[in-house]
Amino acid sequence: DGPYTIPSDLTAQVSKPDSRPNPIITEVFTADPAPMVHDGRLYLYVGQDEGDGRGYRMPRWRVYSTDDMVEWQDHGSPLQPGDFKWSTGGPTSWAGHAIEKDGKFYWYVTVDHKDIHGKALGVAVSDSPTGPFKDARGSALVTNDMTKATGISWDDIDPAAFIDDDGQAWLFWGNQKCYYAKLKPNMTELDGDIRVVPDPEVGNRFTEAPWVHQRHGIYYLSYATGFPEKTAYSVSRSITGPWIYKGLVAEGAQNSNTIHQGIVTFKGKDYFFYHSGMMQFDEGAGEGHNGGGSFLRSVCVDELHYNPDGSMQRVIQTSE
Ligand code: FUB
Repeated sequence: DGPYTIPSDLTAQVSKPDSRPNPIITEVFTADPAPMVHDGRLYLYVGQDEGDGRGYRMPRWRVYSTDDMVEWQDHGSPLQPGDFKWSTGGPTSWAGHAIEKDGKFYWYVTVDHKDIHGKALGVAVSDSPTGPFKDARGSALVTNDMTKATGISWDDIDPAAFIDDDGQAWLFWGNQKCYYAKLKPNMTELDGDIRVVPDPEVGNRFTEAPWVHQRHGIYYLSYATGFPEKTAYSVSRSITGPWIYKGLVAEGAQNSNTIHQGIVTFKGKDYFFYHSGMMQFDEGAGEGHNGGGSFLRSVCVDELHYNPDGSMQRVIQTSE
């Protein structure tokens, strides 16, 4: 019984008997996981990393699904940046998030706009969670000239959609500032002003990757904080705030500057999806690159546990 013995109650949380070891996708590098549960199945929307160690190179988004957290079905790449004709079409499949409304699936994503400098948000639609998806608007939903809070050209990234109990849909996104706006019932247009979550409500350290979920009447806004990133969260009794900063839910991911979380409840358990740079896989990693890292990331999942007061316990990131 040395100082590093793991208490038995923690051992129970570390083991993942009902889930595949991390990383859960090993055929290609994947990042920015966005889980969605539909009809008893969990769908996972990711970007594919092909970076060369100097920057992000993300040529396509991919979809996976599972009904048991062990066997994952690969649905290929039903959406690519080139499907948005107003984008550069380059390898810029940054983070996205899909959500179902009235039998249609809306996938909000980040791309580079070809005429308006900077990152922009697009939305694709499909009748199926696995596609095929097509551009739902023919134009960007959010462009860099609509948000001026940061002065940077990459603050319109990382969309996260949420439908409240009253049926109102919201979109959160951002880098350095956490933006949010109502969506019209058609899910393809903003409704009203773009607002900003005040800095103190997100711990004064909002980096990117907002994610909204609700549990037992508490709204949770989680996000990447600092850089290298950890995951922090704030809570509220309303989707419009005020949010109360609650601290970290996850430490930084192994061998990656970013972590980008997605939180979901599936078959009675709560899961924390994220990415790390843990997978070492030389094939296809790019010239001069030795394997996983900040631009060659891999999607992971671990269980999330809540305390009786609704606060979230720190996620234990597992690697086997
Ligand atoms: O994958 C590209 C960017 O890295 C995402 O948009 C951020 O959240 C970070 O994960």
